[in-house]
Amino acid sequence: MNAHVATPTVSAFAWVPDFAKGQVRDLRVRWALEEAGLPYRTDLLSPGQANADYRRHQPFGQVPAFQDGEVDMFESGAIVLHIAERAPALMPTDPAGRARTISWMFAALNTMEPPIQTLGELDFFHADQDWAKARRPAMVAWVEKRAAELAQRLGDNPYLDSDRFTAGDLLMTTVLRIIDRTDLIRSQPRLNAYLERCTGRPAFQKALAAQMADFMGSPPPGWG
Ligand SMILES: N[C@@H](CCC(=O)N[C@@H](CS)C(=O)NCC(=O)O)C(=O)O
Repeated sequence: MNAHVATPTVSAFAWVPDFAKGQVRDLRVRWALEEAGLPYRTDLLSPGQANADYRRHQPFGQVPAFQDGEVDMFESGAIVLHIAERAPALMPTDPAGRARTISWMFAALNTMEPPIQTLGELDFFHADQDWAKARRPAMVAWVEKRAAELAQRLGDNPYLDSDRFTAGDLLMTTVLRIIDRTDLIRSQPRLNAYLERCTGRPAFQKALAAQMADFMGSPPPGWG
C-alpha cells in the first residue's frame, strides 16, 4: 500500500447475538488485512447506531465499511478485492492469476453464498415456521449440489487456485462457515480439510480473535 495511505479503518458491531459471533462480515476484511500484514483500527457501532452519518459510508447501514485515506467503500467483497489488489499475498500479480482469483471471489459471493445464506437464514431466524420447514429440503439440495461441485473442482489441491492461497479462498471460507452448524459442508472430506486448512491460517485466527474481542458492547433492550 502507498506510504501516504492512512491506517485502514473497518466498521464492525460492538455487540451481536451469540449465533452471529465469529460470522459478521467485517471478519473478511480483518482477515484480508492480516494476510496482507496491514494493521487496522475498528470503528465499533453500537446496536442501532447505523444512522444517517454512518449511511454516508454504508448506504444500507450494514458492516463492514472501510476507509484507508485513499478510498471510502463498502461491501465486504469489494473491500477484500481492494486490499488484494495491493497485496500479492492475496492475489497473483500476473493477469491470468488475477483473473482466476477474481473468478473465485465472485463464485464465493455470487454462486455459493446465495443458497448458503438462505439456508442459514431459514435455520437461524425461521426454523419453527411451517413455510421454512417446507422450503428447507430444496435449499439443502441446492447447497449439497454446489458443495459437491466445489469439492470436485478442489480435488486434492490445498486451495482453489491449486497450491496458492488467494482472496478467493478467503471469501469462500467465510461463506462455507455460515452453515457450520449443519454438516452439509463438513461431511465432504475435501471441503472439511479445506476449511481446516484455511481457518488454521494464523491470519484467520488473529482476525477471528479480534472480532470476538470487540464484542464488548451492551445488548440493546430486549436482547440481553
Ligand atoms: N453484502 C454485504 C452484506 C453485509 C451484511 O449483511 N452485514 C450484516 C452483518 S454480517 C449487517 O450489517 N447486518 C445488519 C443489517 O443488515 O441491518 C457485504 O458483504 O458487505
